[in-house]
Amino acid sequence: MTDDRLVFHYAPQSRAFAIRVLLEELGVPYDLDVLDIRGGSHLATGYLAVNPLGKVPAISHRGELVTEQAAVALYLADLFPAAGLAPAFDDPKRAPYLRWMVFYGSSFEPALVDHAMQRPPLPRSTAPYADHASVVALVNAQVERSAPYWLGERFSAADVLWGTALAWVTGFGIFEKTPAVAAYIERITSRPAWRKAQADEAALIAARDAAAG
Ligand SMILES: N[C@@H](CCC(=O)N[C@@H](CS)C(=O)NCC(=O)O)C(=O)O
Repeated sequence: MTDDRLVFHYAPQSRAFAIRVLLEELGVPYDLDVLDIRGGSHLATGYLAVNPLGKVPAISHRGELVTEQAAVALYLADLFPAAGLAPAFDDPKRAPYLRWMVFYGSSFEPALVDHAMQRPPLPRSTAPYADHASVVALVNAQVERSAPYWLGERFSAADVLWGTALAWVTGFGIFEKTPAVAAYIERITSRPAWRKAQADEAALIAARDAAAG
């Protein structure tokens, strides 16, 4: 028999935050498994038996595991179609939706991290993302045409992923907060779901810190 409960493996101040926002946007019930990256509970045998890399976010559902932020977001948005956060299979917007969700983890993050770490650029033919400047230009062009949302008129899981990611990378100073980027971030982070996830995370951090003394 498979377990139908949705378990969200999460740690505060991590990439799991976008999934917390998405679950708020979806408004669905789930069990929260809080891991403490600082304290190392994500590397204890219990969680490693669930996810051998010890990373978050992850979802356990129906006896299977989903890892990778974008895959988790795609899975959840498809699992709850009534919320309308994923373009349907026959919707032309499904194409840019899949493109940008996967581009985030396979190209955008590696490009920004490699650049921030001052790693020597790979030859263009072997780099998974062409080059850093091209990735930055591509994302800025997409933000400019995100009117009001990443895919156009309709809010989707892509906005949760990209709005949260752009807030994070501009906060860390590894992506320029142009007026268009700032306006896009504001559109996404001012939504009730984002605010609720932020307040819940702040409460959790405060409780953790109080318990630590
Ligand atoms: N490729 C993964 C990366 C996940 C990841 O690196 N998560 C960090 C938190 S932001 C983590 O779990 N760090 C704990 C560790 O590596 O010890 C994804 O896209 O979800």
